[in-house]
Amino acid sequence: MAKKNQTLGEFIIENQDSFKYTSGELSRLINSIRLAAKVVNHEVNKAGLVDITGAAGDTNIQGEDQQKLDVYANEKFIQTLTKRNIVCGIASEEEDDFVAINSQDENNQNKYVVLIDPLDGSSNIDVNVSVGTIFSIYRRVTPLGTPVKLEDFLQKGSKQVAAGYVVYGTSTMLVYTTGYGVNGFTLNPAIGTFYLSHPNMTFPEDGNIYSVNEGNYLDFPLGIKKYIKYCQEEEDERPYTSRYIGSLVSDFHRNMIKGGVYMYPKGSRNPNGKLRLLYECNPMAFIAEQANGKSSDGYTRTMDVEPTELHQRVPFICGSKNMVNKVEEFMQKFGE
Ligand code: P6P
Repeated sequence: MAKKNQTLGEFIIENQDSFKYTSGELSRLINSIRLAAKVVNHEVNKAGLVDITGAAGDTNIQGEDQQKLDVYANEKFIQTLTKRNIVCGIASEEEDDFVAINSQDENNQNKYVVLIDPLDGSSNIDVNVSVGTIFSIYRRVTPLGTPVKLEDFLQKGSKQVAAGYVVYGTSTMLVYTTGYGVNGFTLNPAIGTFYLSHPNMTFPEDGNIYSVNEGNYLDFPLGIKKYIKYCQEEEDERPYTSRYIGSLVSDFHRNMIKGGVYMYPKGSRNPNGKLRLLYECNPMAFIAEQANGKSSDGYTRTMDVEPTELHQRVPFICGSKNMVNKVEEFMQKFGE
């Protein structure tokens, strides 16, 4: 049971037994993500000083090598998960191939793999717009103690055991699910502790916010064009408003709280859409469904898509259930 102002650590311990695979490993895994998030948060929050202390790729006044933040975030999450020896493999947007952890150790009984977008929306950092980390957790499907394989990562989203995101915004929040609802924790930076601030988060079934990059309008499938015009029509005085931050985690988080739908359709420049199935769409879809929302490509449930490659892209429509249903109605009526 979620109690407001509980710390993330207390919440994990208290709810560990409700998790059907309870062995403490998943708890330790969420805890290691918590630690990495705090380290990345510290760097993200001082990013604006990079130009003063040294441009990315240069050395700062302390003579340290200044790293691009997404490379930095990637290294911190991989380092933390490796050091704590909790997972057998990691896939990341920043890594061409998956990273096997302790694969030569036949005693390696670690049963989880993590897929991560270490710093989504990182191009927003230079203009001080919020960014996020997205993570997705599966149980491996190959035998324990053997080197992890690609098939351990190419699992349908419906097989996820946990998923979450960190949003580095006006405050830093960690929002995650293990299949028993969605809870949001806000970091108190003064003491470095996450507190339960948003228990049992749910998408309003309806909303009046649509989030899409309308600069690509001419490139959209007809169904999406028709939906956008539907939102803009005066009829019934529909109160829709367009809100698009250019950072998936931030748009998703606002839409989950206020009600809304996020769309990244396919187009000539992105024939399969832009967002990655395994470490962007599936984790956000898991959270959305656990929060009474919905996620699809306009035709197929996101978490039912059979993955074929690590960095595969899919069209992504996600948010308030009735709004996703309306987009699907237009997509299925007017098609491509
Ligand atoms: P565009 C960031 O690069 C990202 O992956 C999402 O966070 C964001 O919603 C989208 O791409 C923005 O893409 O093409 O609209 O700039």
